[in-house]
Amino acid sequence: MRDAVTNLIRNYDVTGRYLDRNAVDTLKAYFETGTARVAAAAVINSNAASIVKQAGLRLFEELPELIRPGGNAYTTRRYAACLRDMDYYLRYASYALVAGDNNVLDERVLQGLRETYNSLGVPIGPTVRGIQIMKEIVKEQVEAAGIVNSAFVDQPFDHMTREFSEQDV
Ligand SMILES: CCC1=C(C)/C(=C/C2=NC(=C\c3[nH]c(/C=C4\NC(=O)[C@H](C)[C@H]4CC)c(C)c3CCC(=O)O)/C(CCC(=O)O)=C2C)NC1=O
Repeated sequence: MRDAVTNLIRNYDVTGRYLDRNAVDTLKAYFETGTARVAAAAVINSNAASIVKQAGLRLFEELPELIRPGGNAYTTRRYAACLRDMDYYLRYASYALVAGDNNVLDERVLQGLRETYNSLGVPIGPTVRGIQIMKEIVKEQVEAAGIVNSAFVDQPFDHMTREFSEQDV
């Protein structure tokens, strides 16, 4: 598992370089957004249950076939599994936000997930939509908490979306 700082140091150490201008700029950008990253994680932490619940409701409102007979989230057990997965995505997104690096998502969440989903018939498109809905809700709440430039919030959610959409099995 890496964060923005350890990742950068690792890259420079591999080639035995001192931290040059580019490195310093990268580090500055990371530390300048540091307080906002921690604040965003705090917003997620104190609203996690309601974010997941709201996102689930919006998702099933948009795609009601998911919870109808034959849908992958039909039956209480699968409905709960779906919301649990959303909760995983949200929690790991909050870690990645603090780390300033998406590596934790690759290592702990995305590895092998597509294969698992395919074998269980969990549809990828709607999962991606669920992740995007959570991003929208988190951004609204982060902005409401007074964090002005919330663009960094997109990164982990967009990373998961991209990996889900692009990986070939
Ligand atoms: C922390 C990393 C981690 C992740 C990400 C994870 C995901 C994960 N989701 C699963 C199942 C599942 N995932 C879903 C999710 C959905 N179905 C839908 O229609 C929706 C689109 C979507 C919710 C948005 C469902 C319904 C199941 C149960 C499928 C089944 O058992 O038939 C399973 C199979 C085993 C189980 O049921 O627990 C895994 C491993 N597990 C992990 O340890």
